[in-house]
Amino acid sequence: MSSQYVERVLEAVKKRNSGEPEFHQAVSEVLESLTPVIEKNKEFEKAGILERIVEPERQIIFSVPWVDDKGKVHVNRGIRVQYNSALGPYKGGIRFHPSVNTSIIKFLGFEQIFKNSLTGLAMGGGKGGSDFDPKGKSDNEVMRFCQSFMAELYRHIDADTDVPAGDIGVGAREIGYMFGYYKKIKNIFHGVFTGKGLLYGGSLARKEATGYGCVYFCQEMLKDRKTGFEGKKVVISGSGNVAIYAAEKAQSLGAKVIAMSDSNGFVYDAGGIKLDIVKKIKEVERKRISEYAKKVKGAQYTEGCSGIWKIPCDVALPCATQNELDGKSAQALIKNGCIAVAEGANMPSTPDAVKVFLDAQIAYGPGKAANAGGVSTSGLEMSQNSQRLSWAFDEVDAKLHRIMINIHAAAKNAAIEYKTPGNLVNGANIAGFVKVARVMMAHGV
Ligand code: NDP
Ligand code: 2IT
Repeated sequence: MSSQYVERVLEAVKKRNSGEPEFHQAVSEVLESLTPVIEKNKEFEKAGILERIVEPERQIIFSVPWVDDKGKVHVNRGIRVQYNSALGPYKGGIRFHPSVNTSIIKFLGFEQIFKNSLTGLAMGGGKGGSDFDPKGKSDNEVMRFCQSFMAELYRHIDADTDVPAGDIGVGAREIGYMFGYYKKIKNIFHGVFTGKGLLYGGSLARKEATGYGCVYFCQEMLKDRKTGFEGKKVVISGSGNVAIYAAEKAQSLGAKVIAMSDSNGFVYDAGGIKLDIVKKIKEVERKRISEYAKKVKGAQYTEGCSGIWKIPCDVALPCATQNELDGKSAQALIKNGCIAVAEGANMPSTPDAVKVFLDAQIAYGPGKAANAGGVSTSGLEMSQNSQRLSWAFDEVDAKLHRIMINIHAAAKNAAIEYKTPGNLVNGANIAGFVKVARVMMAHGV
């Protein structure tokens, strides 16, 4: 099915945002899924919903000068895209990675609108970041960078306006420095960030939430196929926040995680990854995953990232970064008997890979649904901050689990309603969009 309206908007997006391939990729996927919704609900075209939803409400780009430990001056670029506020304050992470540019932040911000809608909580969509590379920097350098970043960003965020969190390269340390500086210069202590430390307003289970949520989502897909994680071989890319806690939950459900990676290469451990060792290498020492093979007898390290998808497995959880899994890797997974892919990362599968998964009719959970556990628990952190209360780990985890079950059901049911049963790409895009579109209609132009 094609819609002239969808095609017209897509063309305009490409023209207006030239040279932004990741952004085009994300918009194309969503708009293509929405074609039957647009055909059925002509009022959306009349209200210009698509033209409005693809254009960020506000984009802030600023310079971030900072001084390294040797006294040398550096300048990075800071970005915050406040994408859509129909459902609540802008909400989404901040990424520090040398690859960050407007294309990447806009693709992430755009995805966030639909992801946050799927959570059922009151959050709009936004994203931010910088091309700063925290790797190899001292704590003091990271602190000075974060303070300079906040010296501009503080004007644009607030607990009821825009609430950032972590993403690649931004964890508890960076959030602590940014929150601390915000508090200092604004003289206000409230929930302007999520993913905060537990001693100053952070939520229990937020650190675990994206990885746990991804596994909860995958569990629902497996249930529909009358199976579960018990005894399954699982391959997980990445070894950061999302990957580590996806591995932890998969293991606790009886799966064997046999491989993990970072941007240099991957480790294979047929006996099952020892997560305490990965945590020590990555969370404490901030070293490379190759160290794992030096510490664990029998484990093998291989340079390069894409080889991880050639390891035979039952379940694959891409938890590193965008476009890390291409068509060829997807074919290798299917050939080796993989029955489920749930995306902990944002847009890790290329369009070719997505097509391979959908054609093979395996269980495929796209990032905006499968990794929504992180932002859901951020929403729960905001609730706790507003109440000035903190809930027990099990209480937050139970709420997270319920939200992931609901997201899976919403995506599954929308896919059935729009006559592509089993296609959770269409289902998640449609279920996420319809709510935002209806609210935008209610709010007027
Ligand atoms: P971390 O910084 O904690 O970890 C990122 C991991 O991915 C590291 O192992 C890193 O390796 C690897 N990686 C990063 N960039 C690349 C690259 N270009 N090629 C190969 N590997 C790479 O980030 P998170 O775990 O928080 O984020 C991982 C993914 O999950 C991202 O796509 C993020 O957007 C998404 N996500 C995160 C959420 C959260 O709550 N944190 C919520 C929802 C989604 P190295 O150490 O070598 O850089
Ligand atoms: O991509 C994401 O959903 C995140 N990085 C988490 C966002 C958040 O606000 O918790």
